[in-house]
Amino acid sequence: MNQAQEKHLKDYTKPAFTITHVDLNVILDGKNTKVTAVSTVRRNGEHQHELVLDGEQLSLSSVKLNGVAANYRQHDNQLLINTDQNNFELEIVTLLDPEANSSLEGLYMSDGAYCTQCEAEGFRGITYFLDRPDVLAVYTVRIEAEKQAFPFLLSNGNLVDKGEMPRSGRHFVKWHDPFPKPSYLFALVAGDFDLLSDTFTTMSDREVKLQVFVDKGNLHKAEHAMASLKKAMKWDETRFGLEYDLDVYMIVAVDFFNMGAMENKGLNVFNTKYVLADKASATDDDYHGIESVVGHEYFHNWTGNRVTCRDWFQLSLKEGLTVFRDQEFSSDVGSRAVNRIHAIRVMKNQQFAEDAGPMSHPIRPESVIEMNNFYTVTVYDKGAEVIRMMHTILGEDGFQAGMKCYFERHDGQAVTCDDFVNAMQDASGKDLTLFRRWYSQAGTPVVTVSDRFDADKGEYHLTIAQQVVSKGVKGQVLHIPFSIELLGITGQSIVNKVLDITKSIQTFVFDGLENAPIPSLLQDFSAPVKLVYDFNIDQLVHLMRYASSEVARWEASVQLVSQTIWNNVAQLQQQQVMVVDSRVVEAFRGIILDANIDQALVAEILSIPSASALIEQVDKVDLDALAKAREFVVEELASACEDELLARYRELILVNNAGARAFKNVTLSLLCLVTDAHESLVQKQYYSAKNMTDSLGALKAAATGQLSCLPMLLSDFESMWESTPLVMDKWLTLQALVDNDDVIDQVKALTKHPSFSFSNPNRIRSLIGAFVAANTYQFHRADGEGYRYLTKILIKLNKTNPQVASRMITPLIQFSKFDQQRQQLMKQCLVELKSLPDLSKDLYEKVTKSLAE
Ligand code: B3K
Ligand code: ZN
Repeated sequence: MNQAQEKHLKDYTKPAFTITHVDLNVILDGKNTKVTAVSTVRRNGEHQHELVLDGEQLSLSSVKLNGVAANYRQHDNQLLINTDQNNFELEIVTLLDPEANSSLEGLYMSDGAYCTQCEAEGFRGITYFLDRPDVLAVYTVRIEAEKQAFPFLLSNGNLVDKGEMPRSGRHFVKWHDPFPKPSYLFALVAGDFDLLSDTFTTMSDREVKLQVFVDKGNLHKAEHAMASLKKAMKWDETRFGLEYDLDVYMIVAVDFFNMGAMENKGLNVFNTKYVLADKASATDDDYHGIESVVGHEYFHNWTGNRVTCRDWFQLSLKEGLTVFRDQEFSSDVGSRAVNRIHAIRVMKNQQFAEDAGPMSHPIRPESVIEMNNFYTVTVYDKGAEVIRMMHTILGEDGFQAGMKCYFERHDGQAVTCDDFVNAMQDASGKDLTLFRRWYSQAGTPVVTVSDRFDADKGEYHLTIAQQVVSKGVKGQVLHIPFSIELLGITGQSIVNKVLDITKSIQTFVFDGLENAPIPSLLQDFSAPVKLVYDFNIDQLVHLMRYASSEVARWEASVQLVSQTIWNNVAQLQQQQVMVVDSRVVEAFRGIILDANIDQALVAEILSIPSASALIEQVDKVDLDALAKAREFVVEELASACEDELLARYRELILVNNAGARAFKNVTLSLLCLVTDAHESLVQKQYYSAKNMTDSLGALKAAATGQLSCLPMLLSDFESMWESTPLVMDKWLTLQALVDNDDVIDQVKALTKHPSFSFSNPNRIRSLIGAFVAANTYQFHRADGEGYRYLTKILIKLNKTNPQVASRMITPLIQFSKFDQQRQQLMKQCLVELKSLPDLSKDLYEKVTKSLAE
């Protein structure tokens, strides 16, 4: 069966043929869209193999080799051509129907515009091709379409020709991209847009035209994306010495898109969510997200496009590196600590969960059934952590020398993760032999730390042991950069350094000490590992107050509140009363009152770990006890600090910046958990809000406290924003996250709301995606209703959009931490999915891997 075809990294072979040039002629004509691809093909080496091209969902019209009908056959989504020519021209004509393409991969329609998505293997939905990243060709693309409906016809590279066809009301353009590229970077867009134009002068004084295309009427919402693009271009020149290479850089925002954005050469296609913003409709987080995604796609121009991947197993070569670069960009232009905290949260809450579940894989996977399933937090975010560790080990100068060497060696090539590490090693002279294992080893390493203080000698002994077990198999020793700070009893910093851990167990001795120091361990999450160390309350309170690193102070607060919650889970299980230690309360009070801490950081500290974050800290969870204990601890902290919170809230409403807004809004939510006496503050904030962050902050507080004003505010919000889909997405999410027993019925009802649509991924993710991934208690209801609802939705999406379905299944396959009854219910749903006659490769891979656990 087609579904079960698993590909292995170890089976990689060079392509038997290559394509050096492609001339595409795309006649856009609804259901009768016609693509003519003329490729210059060359045999690689001496062999008699057939030329094998990939193609999916295509209707083949003709195949000519050097102008003569070719000798070909078709088999299993492949076109096989038999020839003894070594160099030839191949002309293939295919017919397609973009309107019928609901998978949003290949060529499809987004709200009246034609657009493409080719990564990973979408180009084969446009024409038969060597659709693999190590075949690099120069593209010339002619696009023809009706002029009135599609005034803009865009593709990669530079515009070289255009013309009118007045009698038919059609027109055409021709684009040429001088940079050889793999098919996954091809793009085409045709539609009617508003256009924001600007220019950027590069470091070598070349003027580049910048264009952002948005839906009609949204021009004013494109400015932040444009400003972000210019910032990113400048930053890449300053920090990495990398300059843009074409005459034009285009961004097109489309409504129907499976993910955030796509880095096609010179023509990025973006989800509107990561382009459109104005103060009234977008939150501070949205602004930040746009800056980061615009940066990410721009940075791919060098890390991904100029140097690309040899095969899809190497995806982290471009994604891990580009995430690292976008994280550094956000940190250099914004708050380094807050950006780091967000990245750590993704790792601990999502990546650790992936690594503990059935889809666990190394950052360079070894086998894949459906490539789209491997655009994961492991490949992206753990991949970025691996790059960050190299940066820590080599230092900025060593790392930049490595980058320079990488580009000198590989510009214009399709290469491997090993090539990247070789460049880093050769340029810096650091031995990365042991370090490379991070690429091939799955699972989260556990680093266990124990310490002792020898008062007579004034010596502090720190013993660090590492172990990684993945799917029952013990892994190899890794090179772990382990950052520590030792604090004195009055808070002074005694030692602050990175230890190189290269053995399974190592002891470090620090001398000349009068007292036992308080250790800050794995500072700033210097490696993607789980830390085990038995911190006591006093140590954590000390770290919260004195650690030099702001991230370490936040980490200590997370640890402190998490320990408090788990202690209460244990109390409940032993039928004891729940308690919160007064030192914990005082530590939080101190943070609320401390005028010297960055307000955005206070907001992070006051954001108590979510249920899903807490679940990631343990091997097995008693969900019902966790729900009660978490609620108790949050309410205790909030009510003990009610006066201070209220006083800070009143100060913060007078301040107008993102950090203050974040602090203010988390404060309001905490106050609403204590008592609904603060309802008037919520209403006042909602009705006087001058930006979306504050409106949404008020709504969230009302939803968290389940205040009686919630329905009224929601309905006001709805009437205000009903014609702005991206804002209605926030409205859908808010309701999907209410922790109340009727929420599933509410979600079902909302799928009938005019703002919702099963064909648009943003709508699906905002309502159903948010419910399953973030309404932990209700999705995991003991009666299994949450699981059954998700299963019904997946059955529906399996047919229309398998990629979106496959992303949403995650909470259903990560069942190992739940009780037997819940596991049973989840597995029943997976069995039902497995029996579907037309199960997509995407879901098939995840369902079978889960049931094999
Ligand atoms: N490279 C794309 C992701 C493509 C996902 C294909 N299913 C966006 C990015 O990482 O920049
Ligand atoms: Zn990327």
